[in-house]
Amino acid sequence: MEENAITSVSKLIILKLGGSVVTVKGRLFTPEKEAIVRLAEEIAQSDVNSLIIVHGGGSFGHPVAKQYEINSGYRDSSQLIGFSKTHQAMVTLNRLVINSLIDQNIPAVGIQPSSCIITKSGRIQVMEERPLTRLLRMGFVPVLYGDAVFDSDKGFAILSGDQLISTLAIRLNADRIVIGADVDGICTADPKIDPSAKLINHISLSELKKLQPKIEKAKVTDVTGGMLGKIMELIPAIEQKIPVVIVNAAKPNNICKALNDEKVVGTIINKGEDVAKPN
Ligand code: IP8
Repeated sequence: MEENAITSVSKLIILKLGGSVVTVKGRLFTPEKEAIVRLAEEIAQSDVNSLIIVHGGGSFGHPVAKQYEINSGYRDSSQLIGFSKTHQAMVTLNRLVINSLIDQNIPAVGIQPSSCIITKSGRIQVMEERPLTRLLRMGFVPVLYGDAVFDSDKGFAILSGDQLISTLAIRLNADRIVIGADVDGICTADPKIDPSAKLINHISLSELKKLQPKIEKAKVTDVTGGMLGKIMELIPAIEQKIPVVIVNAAKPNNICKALNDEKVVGTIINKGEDVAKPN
């Protein structure tokens, strides 16, 4: 296609679909099929015109990565098959997500992070983003995922979808990040343990940092650090004034509303002044 047929990328939204939403977390290699289909419908119904989707690993990537200790780096050749299995599990999940998007007439194209990113001690060091930006400019919806990647210090590592969205948002100057989680947002305490926990509708970066010790620690199956790890990864993007909206993607219509920037139950995080208000 001619260069002049490519429109510019504006108002880019980066959407994370959490692994706990698109898979059944306690059941190995089990997709949450209804949620995947519903989310594709919500994305199709939204008004976004420039979108990157990144999904997490859930019961596809995490158990295998944990079994073979991929995130600890290369120790011996017995892990190689584990790297392959982890990556392949993510490719399988990615295919399911992309098929549902295509069924909704969304021109989704998968991009393998392991083929265009190298990390250094687990942090993104090299990223070839030209195919991605080209897809975006042409009106495609690139779909990436947390993946097993090559690492210049450790041999290999696990790159979380959250590190990926933060990096993409900064490099591509995104307008907003929308996180589709399996909880309503950030609470004053862990709602799974403390019934008095209240949802925070709006929080500034400095307040978020203060709340850090209270935010839920890594779940046992999550090699990339549970809710705390996810929030911490977003900080560099929030520092660049890219707002983050966390909503419960397991509840219908939240993703559509968040993509359209409509009022929705959830937590908005931005760099601004201290505003935390439990509802
Ligand atoms: O679920 C990790 O991505 P995340 C993916 O976004 C793998 O942390 C391969 C475990």
